[in-house]
Order: sequence, then structure tokens, then C-alpha cells
Amino acid sequence: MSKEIRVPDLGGASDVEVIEIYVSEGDDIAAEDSILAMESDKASMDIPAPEGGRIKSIKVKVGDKLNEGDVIAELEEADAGDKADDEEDGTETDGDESGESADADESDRAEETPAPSRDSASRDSDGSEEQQAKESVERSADTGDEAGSTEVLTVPDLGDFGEVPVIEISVAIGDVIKPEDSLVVLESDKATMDVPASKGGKVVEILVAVNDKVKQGSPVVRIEVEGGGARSSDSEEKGKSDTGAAKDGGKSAERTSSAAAEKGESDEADSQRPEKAPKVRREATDGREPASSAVHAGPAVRKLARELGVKLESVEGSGPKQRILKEDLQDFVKSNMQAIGKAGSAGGGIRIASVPLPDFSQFGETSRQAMTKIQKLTAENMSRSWQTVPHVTQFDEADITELEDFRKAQKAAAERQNTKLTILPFLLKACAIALRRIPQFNVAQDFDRHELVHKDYVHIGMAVDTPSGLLVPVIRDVDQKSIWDIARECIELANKARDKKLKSSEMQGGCFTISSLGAIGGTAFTPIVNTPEVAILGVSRASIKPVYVEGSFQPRLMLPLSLSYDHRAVNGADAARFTSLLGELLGDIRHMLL
Ligand code: CAO
Repeated sequence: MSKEIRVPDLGGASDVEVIEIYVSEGDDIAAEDSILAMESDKASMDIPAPEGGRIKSIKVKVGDKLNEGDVIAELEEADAGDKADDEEDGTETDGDESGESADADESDRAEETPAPSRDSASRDSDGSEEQQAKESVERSADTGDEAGSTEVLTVPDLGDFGEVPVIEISVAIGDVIKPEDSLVVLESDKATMDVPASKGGKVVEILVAVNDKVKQGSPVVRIEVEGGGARSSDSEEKGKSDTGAAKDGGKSAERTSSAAAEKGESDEADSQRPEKAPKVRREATDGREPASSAVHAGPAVRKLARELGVKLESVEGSGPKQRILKEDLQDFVKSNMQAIGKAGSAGGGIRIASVPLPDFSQFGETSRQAMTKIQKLTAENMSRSWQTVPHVTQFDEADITELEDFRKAQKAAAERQNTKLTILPFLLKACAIALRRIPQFNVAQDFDRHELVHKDYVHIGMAVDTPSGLLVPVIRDVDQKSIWDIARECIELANKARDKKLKSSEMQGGCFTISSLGAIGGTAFTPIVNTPEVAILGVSRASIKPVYVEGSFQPRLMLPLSLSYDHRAVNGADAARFTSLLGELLGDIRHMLL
């Protein structure tokens, strides 16, 4: 046995367009599931299924204009048992009656309004909304007596809906509005409605708050009617007559408002309306967020957007009249998530948390200087690495007593070669050998593809301190170069860095970085991994220390090493092996030949 689903009471609205159909033939639906969305100029509403079942046929299509009682779809009842019960109850009758039954459901649902907010709760009790309306009108009357120019605009007939929560206030005190401008947006679980202004003027008081529940006759705003034509008694009468007219004649918000607009046009006179009324939604004029009522979307989509925390103004609608469909919302969320994912994996999107700054001038004189490009980039890179890499630092010491003797012995040879030999080229060479022997340090991690990228080359960056900030030129194929070649390249690249002559290609392709503070001082530090590399060696100042060798303490030149590594790629044992190997290679440079 099938049942017809019909358009319920539309509050008097007629020829309301079907803008989206949510179900297909054969779909199993539950009671209350939205079947389709309809939209007039001022309201969009979802038509819910009065009961569960299977959609046998759909009788309408997008673009159709429907009226109360029109058949929307045929529903095959889900359960014969239920049907029998229904028949016993006498509820299974012809289409018209099922329409009534749908209406009855509607009114039941209308009573199932959410718990009022604290604000509205106090107003709701004991019918105090009416009381409030009355007070407002009285206030208006008071003002009217003095100024003879204010009026309270109220909620028109809302059709089947009882009390409906306010979800947005579309105007602000001081706004000049014209008839038909939206004052507030109401949203029940089935419909979103703009409450239009029945006449124009300047908003002097807003009489509702978001989450307040309102119904027909509830006061919304008080306006100052330009030209001062409206007297208090008029306004009271008009308030009543607006409501009354809606009751007697047109039952819809649309009709009420258009009737009011007509009235406004006829008796309030065009002269009272500003010649060119400013836009009420002023996204461009005062920086306030545009009201989401400015976008076309049905209640189901609005609800979903709220649940997902999506601002509908950001979503492009692909439906008729740029209406936002559920798919548009899904696409929006999907593309945003993908963008975030890409930004994360590409290293972008890292936000440098800004700490709220006090007014330093209260403590003394200050001046400001713009950050250099290098400083900004360094800040971003350091933040990204600090936030994304699980760092561990392994500390060790290398006995470079013999190395230092050898290095000093090469001073004349260095001068002949027109270069200088510091500890750094030896460190670079030792690290290149260590990277070859312990290859887990020479990788990158691709978390998108869950793969390790093994590099079969050894390019090492060296941190250079320059007046504009830190730069890291990269020496290529360190494992294949002689100590003299490396020494020359170190000087050349360091000079280029300080003279701002480094090409970007000379700062790319690094597998590992050395940060040497040895010429400056310090005993140890924790360098930050230059991601996507997985390790960095910090070098501090070498000093003579008593070292217990073969039964006695001997003065040895010890070089402090601080190896920071990404613990996802490298484990602690490998890190200890790496620094031990460096100690071995630097302790006796003949090992570098093996
Ligand atoms: N222990 C003792 N002496 C050291 C030393 C160490 N660890 N490292 C260098 N020295 C000595 C050098 O041997 C040299 O002495 P001599 O003139 O007697 O030979 C002197 O200090 C000056 O060295 P240098 O700084 O000119 O040359 P370098 O090769 O050691 O370093 C460079 C070159 C570019 C790395 C360095 O100048 C630099 O800019 N370091 C700063 C790096 C930095 O800022 N890192 C921090 C980054 S944030 O993590």
C-alpha cells in the first residue's frame, strides 16, 4: 500500500519553487528525513517525510512551483504491521487525509522546539514575549509622544511554525532600512526565513537577540520613520493590523510583507524613504561579517555547515540562483582539507605563534626595524622544524689533538695555496664518510607516500652567520673531494653568503648540515634539524681537557659535538655510532683513508 506525500501548509505562500530534491526513487527514508527543498524570495524550507518508507515515485522536479496539498511523492510503507496499526487507528486514509496527517505531524514538530537559551527562557516564561511586545509598543508610544516618529516592526505570520529561533540579526542600530530588507533570520529544523521590514526607516533599537525564540507578533526592531509621520497610536494600530491582516488575509510572511510594502508605498509616501537606501548587509562598508542569510541554502545544508564549522559565505553554490547544495559543502570541506594536507607536507601553512606584546614604551625607549627576508625565512623554517620534528641531541667529544697538530703544520702549505685550513673541512670530510657508512642519516621521509628517500650523494650544508641572518650554502659531493678542495669551497661559499651573492641553487640539495660555533665559544648546544634533512651536527669550541689515557691523565684537545636528529628516521644507537665514528675519524685522520 502506498501513500502520497503532499506539500504541507506553506503559511499562505503560493507557487513556491522546488530547488533541490534530496531523494531518489527506491530510496529508503525515515520519518523526518528531508525530501526536497523549496525556496521563495524570503524563505527556504525543507519538506520532511511524514513517516518512514520507500520512495515509490517522485511526482515533482526541480523548478516546479508548488502549493499546499500538491503531491510530491508516493511512499511505500515500510512495515505492514505498522500499516495495520495505522488502519486500526484510522490514520491510513486517502491522500487528502494523509496530507492532514502530515500537517498534524508538522504542528507536533513545531512544538518540539529546542530548549530556550537563558536569555530567551526568561522572556518565554508566562507568555512574557507578548508582554515584551506590549512593552515595546508602549515604549514606542512613549517615544512617539515625544518624537512622534518611531515604530515597532514585528514578526509576521509564520504559517505552521510556532516559536522559531533567531539565528542572525541582519541589521544594526543606526542602519537605514527600506521595506523588504531582511531584519533577522529565523531558522527552524525545517525552514530558514528572512523576516522582512514592513516599512523603511532608521533602526533605533533591536528588540531580539540571537537564539531568542519568536513567533507572529514578536517585536523585532524599533525604527525611526523618516519624516515623523507615524504617531504612537498609529504604530500600535499598525502593529496590530499587520498581524491581523496576515491572519485574515494572506497567511504568509511573503504576503504580509508585500502587503506591508504596498502599504508603505501608499501611505508612508516615497518621500519618507531615503532616496537611495544604503545596503543593509554591509560586508563592504564596515568590515562586519556578512550575514549568512545573504547566501542561498536550505536548512539541512545550513545545519550541516554549522556542524562542520563552515561559513556558508565562503562556499560557492552550484544550484539554481547560486544555491549552496550539500555537494558544494562537501567539495568545499574536501578541497580545504586537501589544501591543508598539501601545505603541511610541503612545509607551508606553519603558523608562527605570535605572542601578545606589551606596550614596551612604558618601560623605556624603543625603535622598530623590519625583519629581513632571510630572518623571516629562517623563522618559518625553524618553526616548521621545531613543530614537526621529534628532536633528540646526542653529545660527544672528539680528541683532535693530533688533527690540530697536523692542521697547524699545514699552515704554510695553505698560504701557498692561497687558502686557510680550519677544523671545518676535516669535520665535513668526516661527516661525509659517516653518512656513507651509516646511511640512515642520509634519507628524507615522505610521509604522504610512507616511503624513505635514500640519497646516493653526499651534499653537506654549513651554517654561515651573516649580518642579514643565517644562511646555509651547500657543498656538493663532499665525500669525493679533497680536504684542500673542501677548504677552498668553504671560504668561497662563506664569503658569497656574507656578500649576499649566493645563488639559490647553492643553498639546495643538502643531505646534512654542520653548524660550527667553535670560533665563537660554548661547550654544547642543541641545533635544530634543517628539515627535510634528518640530522645536524653542532660543533662547539675545542678545549684542552685532562683525559685518562693508558693509566694517566693527559692534556688532550677535545672538540664538543652535538648531533641533533629526527628520531623518526634515526634511533639513539645510530646517533651514538655516528658521533663515535666522527671521534674515530677526527682522532686519527688516517682512518679517513680506509
Ligand atoms: N674550536 C676551536 N677553534 C675553532 C673551532 C673550534 N671548534 N672552530 C673554528 N676554530 C678556529 C679556527 O680554526 C680559526 O682559528 P685559526 O685562525 O687559528 O685557524 C678561528 O676559529 C676562526 O674560524 P672561522 O670561523 O673563520 O672559520 P671556520 O671554518 O671555523 O668557520 C664558518 C667558518 C663560516 C662556519 C663560520 O665563520 C661561521 O659563520 N660560523 C657560525 C655558524 C653559525 O652561526 N651557526 C649557528 C647556526 S644556528 O644553529
